[in-house]
Amino acid sequence: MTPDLFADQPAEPTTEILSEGALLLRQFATAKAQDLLSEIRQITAAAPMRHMKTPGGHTMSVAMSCCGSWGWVTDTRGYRYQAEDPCSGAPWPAMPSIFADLARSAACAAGYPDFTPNACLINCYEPGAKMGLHQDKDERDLSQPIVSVSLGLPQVFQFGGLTRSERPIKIPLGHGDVVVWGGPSRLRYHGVLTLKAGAHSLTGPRRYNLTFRCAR
Ligand code: MD6
Ligand code: FE
Repeated sequence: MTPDLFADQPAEPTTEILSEGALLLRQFATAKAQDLLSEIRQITAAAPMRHMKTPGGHTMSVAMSCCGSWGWVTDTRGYRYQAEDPCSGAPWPAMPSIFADLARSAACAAGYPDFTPNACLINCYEPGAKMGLHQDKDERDLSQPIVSVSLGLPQVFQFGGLTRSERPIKIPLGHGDVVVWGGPSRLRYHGVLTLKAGAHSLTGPRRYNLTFRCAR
């Protein structure tokens, strides 16, 4: 009898198909997690986490920063990618090579060998934070997938259809899990439910999510 048989998460990487073009690579990033987190600390020292405003005037519960050539921003003027951090006016921090390498290898493992990320959105959820159902459609080239990396506390991902009305399925995402998302699934609605309180040995009371995109 091995304890792994009873663990909540598999100890080894496994792949699940969520829908055509969308794959869940469980534990794909676990071995790199400490290095990814130390890069997040360096990036957010230069481009601090902030709670952005939606065009409707609501303050987002998730805190965000970015790295790469393009960063995703929202304010009362709308959603967009821009090359400068609006807090400082400076270019976003460069995308670390371990970020780009991980994103490319996950995309490749999911059947997208040509993925070239030039934007990485860094989300930080604390207990009570969530992200409502949305489509990722601010990118110019929708033939490129998105690669999403979860670190720290688990959070339930909602994965819906191409219309908001389709009832989403719920998938718990744990530390090191990667979702790759493209092709006919690229515009599926998705979000995360409210983060529950907890403590993770590497991130404490929070979850980080990195989403890699080819923005423009
Ligand atoms: C999150 N993720 O997991 C939010 N978008 O915190 C996303 O919004 C997302 O995980 C596109 C593709 C994968 C994602
Ligand atoms: Fe998204």
